[in-house]
Amino acid sequence: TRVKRRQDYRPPQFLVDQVKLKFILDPSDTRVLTQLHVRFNTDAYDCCDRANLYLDGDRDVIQLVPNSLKVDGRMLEQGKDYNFSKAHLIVKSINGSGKGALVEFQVSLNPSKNTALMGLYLSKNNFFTQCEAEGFRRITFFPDRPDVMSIFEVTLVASKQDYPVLLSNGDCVDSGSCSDGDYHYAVYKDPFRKPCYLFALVAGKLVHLEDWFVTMSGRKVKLCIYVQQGNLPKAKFAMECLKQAIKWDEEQYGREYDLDTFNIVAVDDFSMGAMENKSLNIFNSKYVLANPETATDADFEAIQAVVAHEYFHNWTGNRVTLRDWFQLSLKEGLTVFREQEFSADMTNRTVKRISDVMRLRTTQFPQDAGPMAHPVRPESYIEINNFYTVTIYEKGAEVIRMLRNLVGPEGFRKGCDLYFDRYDGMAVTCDDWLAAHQDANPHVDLTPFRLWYSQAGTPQLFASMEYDHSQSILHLHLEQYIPPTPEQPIKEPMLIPIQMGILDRDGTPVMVDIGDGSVMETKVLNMKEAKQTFTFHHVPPESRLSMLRGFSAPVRFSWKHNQSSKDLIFLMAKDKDEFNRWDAAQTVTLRYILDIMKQMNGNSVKPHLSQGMSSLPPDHHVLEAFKTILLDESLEHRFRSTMFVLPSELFIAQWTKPIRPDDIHLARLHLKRQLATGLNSSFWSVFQKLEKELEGEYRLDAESRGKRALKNICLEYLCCSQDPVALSFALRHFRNANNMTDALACLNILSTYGKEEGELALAEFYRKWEHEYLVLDKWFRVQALVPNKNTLSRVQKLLEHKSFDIKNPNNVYALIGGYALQNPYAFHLEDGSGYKFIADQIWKLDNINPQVAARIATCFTIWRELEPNLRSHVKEQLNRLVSNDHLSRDVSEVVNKLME
Ligand code: B3K
Ligand code: ZN
Repeated sequence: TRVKRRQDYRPPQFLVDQVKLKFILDPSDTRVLTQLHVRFNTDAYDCCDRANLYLDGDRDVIQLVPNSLKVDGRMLEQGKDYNFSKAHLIVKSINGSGKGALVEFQVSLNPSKNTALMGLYLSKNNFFTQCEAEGFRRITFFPDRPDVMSIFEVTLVASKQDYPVLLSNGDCVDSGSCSDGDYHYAVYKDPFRKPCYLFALVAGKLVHLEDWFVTMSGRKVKLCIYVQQGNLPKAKFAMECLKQAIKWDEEQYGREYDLDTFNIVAVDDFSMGAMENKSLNIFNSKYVLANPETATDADFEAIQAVVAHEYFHNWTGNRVTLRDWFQLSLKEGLTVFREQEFSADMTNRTVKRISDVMRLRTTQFPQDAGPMAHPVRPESYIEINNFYTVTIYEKGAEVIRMLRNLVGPEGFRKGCDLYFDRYDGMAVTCDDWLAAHQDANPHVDLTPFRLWYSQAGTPQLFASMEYDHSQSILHLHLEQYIPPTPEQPIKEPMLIPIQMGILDRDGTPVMVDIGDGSVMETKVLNMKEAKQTFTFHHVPPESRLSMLRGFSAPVRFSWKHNQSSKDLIFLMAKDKDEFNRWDAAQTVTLRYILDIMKQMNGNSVKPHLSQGMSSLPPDHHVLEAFKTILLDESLEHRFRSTMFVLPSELFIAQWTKPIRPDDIHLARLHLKRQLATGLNSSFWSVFQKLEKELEGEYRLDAESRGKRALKNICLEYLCCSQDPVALSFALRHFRNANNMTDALACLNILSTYGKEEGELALAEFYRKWEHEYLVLDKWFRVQALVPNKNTLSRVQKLLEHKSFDIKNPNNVYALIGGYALQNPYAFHLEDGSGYKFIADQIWKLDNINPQVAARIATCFTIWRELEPNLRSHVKEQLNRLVSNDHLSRDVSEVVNKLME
């Protein structure tokens, strides 16, 4: 079977202490001279006379050069001394005493054919590598698993003219011209042992930005960011972020950088965000390059987050690495959490939390509720690349957050210190991580917490309360339910930390007293049982509870008997926890949308809804509540703008059954228009005021970013009813914009709500940015996101556009991904043509880049919940896909799981 299981883990039979690689780089025939110092793993296995050495190698991409394989200098003969299996080179009879042997061979590869962007590949004629998770086996034969850690020495040889820059991990210890004067070489040594997935090389025509950082122990580290000619000024912001991140990790975790150089290289063709290769991070250029003309405020924030994330991996991932890929969240969940806290410190804590929770609820909750659900530490996989999921990353980060809250910030720091101290240079597991925290915090029992690693599915919490007037006692009854997920039909109750507070009828905090001796404004209830009652003392009548503050656990919380909108409006206005003010607003609007949908079904109102629906009551109190927020100058702009982002269609879908994407879209739009009409003059006045304040030179500070966000969301509301005056105003605003944030916001608005205005703006935008690859990506995405039943034909046309390259993952994610993953109204077409189109694209992409194809295929995650007509159309396409015998492991795993 092709399924890999966590419980089948065995330590490696052979270790590789040292690797020497010499690359003679050539676009179509690169040679990799490989020397491995291997040693039988006597720590894990009994000594034996002779054992076979299995080296992973993807033989579709790498060829062993004939007569090049030697052991301890002796030439080996195929058949007799070595052999191949489908995915291995098997070297027979290596000494099993632990004495060690030198295995040498040469491999040839063709990077120009490597469209999968795994292993060694070309982008704009430069060489790059991507090895995580299992790309090193596409470069040479090697035990490609993270628990084999080696010292690497790498020599690069290449044409001086075509590849003036030669980079690999660690320090450059030698370089110069080759005897053939057209070639030059560079030798790199990385003093730290590392798994091969952290290996990297870069060669090509690049320029770099240079800076310095003096670490806490006084070492001077050279920081370089490599980009293509002409892009240097756009790397400045990333450099600032890098310095902030290094400093933050010293201050918050006491972790120092450990080499003399830290390099970041930007590349346009990259399957994901970035990669933390030791001292040579390789980045998707969209997470490096930015200036105010070409990048939005959101882009700047994403750059800050990704630069920090990859830097933080130096300790959480590289110095302490993974025993096996089932432990992936050990580095990813933890590093996401570290990045979240860093970004919170650098920007606005509440807003950062809100946007992380939005992402979790919009993308991870559906994953956890469907056929792709898996625990934070999966039990099995077919293709590990499919497991770089929002569950591993985002839910994994929530698990770390709960752990920190459980042991407290100091306890957490102690646990981390112990973890780094104990496991530095080792390949470890999630259990080791928990053991470090348990040992550092003996007073807390972490045993029940472990379930968060093994049990999949989003817990649902149901609450109800009873109030005893005579004694001023309030009983809070909680029930948890964890729905079944693949391979886990029955669940155990989990430890759910519920941070909460009580507000009296005026909104003044009530001291929370559950009779445990500690009385505080905010308290954490650690729920452990399936059903549990908490009793609060000295609670004044008509008090209200503010539950799950700061989203203290990744669960779906609801009251058994819905809170009244009065309660929610109260919390929206008065809660001391800003996150919960936002969440109350989300619940109010969510409820409203669900109500509208109920009426729609009742009246069988379908399209053209906004006219037909005007009979629905606009709740005066809700409007007032939103108006108060909009006009409340004591609140930060950014927070106010976030309050006006309605729950996403994907989030709303989770509360409906069966899912009718059109109804969701139309009901949401209806509410948006209600708000727009009700608050029209306030939106105008706030917009105009902010426009004035932002006049003059563009500024990137948090305050200005917040103002832009609020201004642009006002404009969106003003335009959402397609008022021609507002639209022509938006067009003018678009033309006058001196920064990408405003320009893109207007472009979005115009193409969504405008007609000719949208077409005009799109054409002008293209003309202006025709030569900016990253900006064109936005142009593709905007068009893919237009919520219109004609978007499919537009997307189909754009596939043929001269600026679109299906081999480029950013282009694919923008256009095809934007359409399939982020535009439900346009994707779910009654006749199933959206699904057919996407299935065709998956088929086509699978031959180019299976990882990207598999990611697009996740757009069908919720298919079983869809209303019957749509469901049958998806099924037809899934059947068509599985009937293809040549599907990659990546896509076939996803499609087969969807069909189960
Ligand atoms: N560790 C890489 C992800 C690699 C994905 C391989 N399919 C980026 C990151 O999480 O930092
Ligand atoms: Zn990561």
